Amino acid sequence: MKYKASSPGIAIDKVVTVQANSNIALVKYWGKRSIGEDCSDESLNLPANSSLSITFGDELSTVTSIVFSEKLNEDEFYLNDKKIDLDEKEIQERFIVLSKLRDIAGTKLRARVVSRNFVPTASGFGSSASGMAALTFAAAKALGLGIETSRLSEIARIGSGSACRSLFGGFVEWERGNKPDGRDSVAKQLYQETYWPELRLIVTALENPKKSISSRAGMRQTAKTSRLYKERIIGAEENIKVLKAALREKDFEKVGEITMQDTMMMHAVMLDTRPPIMYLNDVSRETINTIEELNRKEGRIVAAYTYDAGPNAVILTLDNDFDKVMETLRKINGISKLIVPGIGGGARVLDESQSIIDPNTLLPVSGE
Ligand code: 2P0
Repeated sequence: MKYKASSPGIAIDKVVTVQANSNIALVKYWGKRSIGEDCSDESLNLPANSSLSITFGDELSTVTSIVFSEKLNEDEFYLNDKKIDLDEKEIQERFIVLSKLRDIAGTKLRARVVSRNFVPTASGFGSSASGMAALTFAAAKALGLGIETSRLSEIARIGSGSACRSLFGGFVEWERGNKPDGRDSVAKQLYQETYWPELRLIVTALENPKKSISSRAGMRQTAKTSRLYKERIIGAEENIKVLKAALREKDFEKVGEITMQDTMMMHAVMLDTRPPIMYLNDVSRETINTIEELNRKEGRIVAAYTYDAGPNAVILTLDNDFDKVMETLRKINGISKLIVPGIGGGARVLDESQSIIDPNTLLPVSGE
């Protein structure tokens, strides 16, 4: 079937390229609302609690080019030079984003989407966050939709919860909201990326970071089976309040304390899931012990760790202690690389020279 454009704002056969960065949550999202009072449809992907994150610099990001064309009979998606099957269930659930945006634009035009991840895929660092933020932002631009970013975050959220935070830079809160249709479950920027220049991030990339279960499947399992989960939801909301106050004061020790407590609380409910979900490995545990020991020796919080759905840590520290913390981390066996990303901005359009779709042939540009 041939599809035709119906809205004048749509850029037909014109490639739009965007970059969106991944993020690390200090207060984590782990669990969705199920149908009931505050959720009318599980596919809206509504979180059980609010979360708060820092957007990484471009070191951990996704670049996506998109083109809508009457020549396409179906959507196509290429990730890191590989064509991805859009019939696969988890991909299909995420690509609903494209259909939602098409509905808003009033078109049935099909799209070719080409993405490149600069995030170690499946290492626990949201390639889905940067990926879905990039797709949502790129598609909205190409469809000529002048939607404000917080509204757009409502759509990115459907593709991936953590993606709604990646539309913004700096320090971002994804408010849980209460409405069953999810209209108030949106992300907003608390502070820009330049807010706290002394704050540094270090990512520990491990030698063998394969993860066991996807976040999406893991969360569903936790909500179904964990008895600690209810407490976690309450605890996360409390942590958000304390963390926001600590960020306002730029109180590093308080930020560190809440960050470490929150990640451990999330991993505790993962362990309390049946069957248990274990993302941390021996190197992760050694890293935790090493940081705890460093903080104990110094008599203050010099560094704080946080872990997502994988064994790699993100370490927070301040400029003055950065060298000391790096030196300590270098001594840990099993960490293959320390990445030092900046704190970055939100999703943005790149110029034509960065396109990964050839503007003449409309075919993917190989990364080779
Ligand atoms: C977070 N994570 O707050 C938490 C911490 C992983 C651990 O958001 O099902 O890919 O697509 O909404 O956003 C990763 O899960 O899950 C995540 P879906 P998502 O960053």
